[in-house]
Amino acid sequence: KYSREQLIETVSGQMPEKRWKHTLGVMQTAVELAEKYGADPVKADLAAILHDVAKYWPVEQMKAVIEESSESNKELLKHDKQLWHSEAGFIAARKDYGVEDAEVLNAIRWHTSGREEMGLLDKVVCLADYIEPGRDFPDVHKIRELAQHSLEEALVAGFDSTISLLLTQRKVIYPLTVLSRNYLVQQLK
Ligand code: DGI
Ligand code: FE
Ligand code: FE
Ligand code: FE
Repeated sequence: KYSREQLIETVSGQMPEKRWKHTLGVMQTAVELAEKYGADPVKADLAAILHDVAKYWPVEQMKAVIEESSESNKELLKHDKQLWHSEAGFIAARKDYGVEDAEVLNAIRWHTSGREEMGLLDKVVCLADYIEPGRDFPDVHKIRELAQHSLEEALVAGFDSTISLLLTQRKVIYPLTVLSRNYLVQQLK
């Protein structure tokens, strides 16, 4: 079993400096959001440390880990490779890092696409990933403001910005990304 310090050392060694800085930002923001919205800050911190652990793995390694796991979503392999690191990270968190907490595992697993009926910790980590201090994209200021009063409003704006960007790039939109956004919009009605 890894201590927090050992985890940080191992995870930071699997990514370039810049990505580790992003992870530190997600850790800070996820803890703040957890405290604000009543999630467990210790779980938020752990999920944030691990959320992008697989981001810089070779594509073949992500693919192999997803193919070999009995409970992974193989459908993902038909979609953009950008979507694979959260599933591979989820599997690694459990198998390699001994994370057993279902909320933490879910927050890692769903941090890119979201899912329908996102849990509180899923929302906290997904939103922290959008608005950590190092992030800079056109809508980030608006999303940071929304995050001050509503997790859900901010997340809708986050998914909207992702979907808009994907549309301008003529990328295939993963259906779950749309379902997550629609579910939140309906939740807010
Ligand atoms: O890993 P991060 O960069 O911190 O952020 P992330 O896990 O949210 O991943 C963002 C990437 O995932 C970005 O390149 C866009 C891509 N992405 C997210 N949703 C979709 C998607 N790509 C496609 N093709 N379809 C999606 O629905
Ligand atoms: Fe990610
Ligand atoms: Fe991230
Ligand atoms: Fe408001």
